[in-house]
Amino acid sequence: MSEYPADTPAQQKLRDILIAEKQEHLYKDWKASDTKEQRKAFYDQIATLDGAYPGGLKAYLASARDLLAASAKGANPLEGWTPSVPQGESLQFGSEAWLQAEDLGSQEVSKCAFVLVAGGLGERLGYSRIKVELPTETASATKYLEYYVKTLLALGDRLPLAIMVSGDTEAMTRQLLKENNDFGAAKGQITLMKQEKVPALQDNDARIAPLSTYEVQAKPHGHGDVHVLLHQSGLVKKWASQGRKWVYFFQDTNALGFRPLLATLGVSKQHNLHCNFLTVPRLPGQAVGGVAKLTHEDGREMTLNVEYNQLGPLLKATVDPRGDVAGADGVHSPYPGNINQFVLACGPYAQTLEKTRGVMGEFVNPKYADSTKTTFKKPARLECMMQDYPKVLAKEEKVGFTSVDAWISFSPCKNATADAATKSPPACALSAEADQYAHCAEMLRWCGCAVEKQSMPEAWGGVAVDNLRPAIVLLPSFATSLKALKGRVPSPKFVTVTERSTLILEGDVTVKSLQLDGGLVVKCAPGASCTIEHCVAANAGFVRGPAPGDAPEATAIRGYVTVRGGDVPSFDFTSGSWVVTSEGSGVVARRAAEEGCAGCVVA
Ligand code: UGB
Repeated sequence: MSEYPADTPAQQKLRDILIAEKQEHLYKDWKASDTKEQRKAFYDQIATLDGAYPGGLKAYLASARDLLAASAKGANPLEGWTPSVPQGESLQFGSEAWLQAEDLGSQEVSKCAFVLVAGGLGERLGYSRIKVELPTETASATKYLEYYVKTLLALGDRLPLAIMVSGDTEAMTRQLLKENNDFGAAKGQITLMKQEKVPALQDNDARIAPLSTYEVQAKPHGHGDVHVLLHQSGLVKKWASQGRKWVYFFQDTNALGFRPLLATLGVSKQHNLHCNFLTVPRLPGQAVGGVAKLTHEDGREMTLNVEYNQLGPLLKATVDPRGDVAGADGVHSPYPGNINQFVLACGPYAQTLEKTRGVMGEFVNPKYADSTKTTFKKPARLECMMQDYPKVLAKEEKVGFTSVDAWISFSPCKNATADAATKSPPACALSAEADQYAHCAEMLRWCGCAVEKQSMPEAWGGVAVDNLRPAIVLLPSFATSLKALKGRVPSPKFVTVTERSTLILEGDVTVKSLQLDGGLVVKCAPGASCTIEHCVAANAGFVRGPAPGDAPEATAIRGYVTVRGGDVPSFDFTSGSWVVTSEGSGVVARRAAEEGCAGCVVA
């Protein structure tokens, strides 16, 4: 038997690659008595790793050796580059410029495709399952993926959605979609693309770390894989050939990310941007990258995200010895905060993918065991980031950003509650939920409705928020733009909502006059419509309380539950036109055509 056994020509080919790449150590514990099945399992994994990476294992290991050598030398990947604040569009929520950008975006959205990166598990969140199944808030319990799909359905007809999943998330994501009939998406509207892991490396020679005799250690390669998968699947090429003009990238737990979408698309169109980052004012030290214009000593220029761990050192080494500090306003970093949501121009993106095969620049971050930098505390792997896309663009390609306030665009659910208590912003389940309500409340205030504000902070699990009440949920089909929202509340001065209230609205609902002190739920499926008129609703509302000890994991990570009071009027119309109004001390629904009749449906 050969020292490096292989049972089939395909296995021999892989073996030859491993030997040529100096990976003999992987065979060290193999015995003559081992079975063909064991060898097959090993080579199957190697084949997957080899097949998934553009250029195969050979290319991966070559890149790893270069990057590990540079890292051991302490090379600075941004050596020679000086940052400055780039040109971009800053949109004030509800301003004339915002409304104009939304109008322009509304004309473009039917030509948009969407990409969700959802290959990561919620390790930082302390949740063992997929994050997209978590509720965006607990009043309506709309799941993240449901919210995203419903947004696409509200924005247009069969807008395509590609979801990047990984070995960790694929099966659960498929199951979630299946159990919920794709949340109403059309057949073929959603495509799943699976990212594979890359080998973990145990030393500077890029020797692959074994996991057991017949398995090697593999780790996620980062969200940058999305470009390779979009290339390999041919999706972007197909979208471009269908006349799609834009591709919007977004991440798994930021439900606010769609509120400024139309305005962001409008900015892309207006400035003819190849790449448009949606950004928020960034706090110094915040764990989001900063979008910067980098100018090299040799004259090269690029506008891109500088990741949060690199921004401080780069600033210190170049323009400000204090590093990552506040700018002129004394509060925010002058560099807009990257939230990993951006729009690419579909045609130019398709052309770039043809040239690059979607490969992003990689980096490695080994944790060295000592100052000799020869051994690692644990195996390291190469990583790549999706927002590094501008690095592969020529100088002439236009890269910009659209900056909007965080309350209307960015509140992800990433941190476990205990960790969140020490962070600002907390970016945990509670803060994401509160921000989800708060931006809807703020939008109604902008329309002119009298919506009370929370008077005292409310804390769960050590995290306190001051915008959890009132809980207002305006689902995407209620309104996707501010103009549409205004049409939904034609007489805002007749709409009042008290602090302790919960209001959930979905679909074709018009709120003409409402005094709410408690809870009200009105949902209209496609084909149904409803007007809320002369409606005074006062009831126990929704109440929050501590999660029981045996609560499922998704509830346990929040630490609280929300319970709807039995007397909360709740209407779920599936067809026809309805009026929801007061009758006696209650709230009833009547068929619009028969207004005044006694026949009514009460929840
Ligand atoms: N993801 C994948 O799909 N595959 C992977 O291999 C890894 C991740 P994280 P990160 O908005 O707060 C990013 O881990 O990488 C998906 C930006 O780099 O939540 O720490 C994953 O499922 C940073 O600049 O974020 O930081 C999730 O949907 C800033 O924008 C998404 O990728 C930061 O996000 C992001 O993964 C932020």
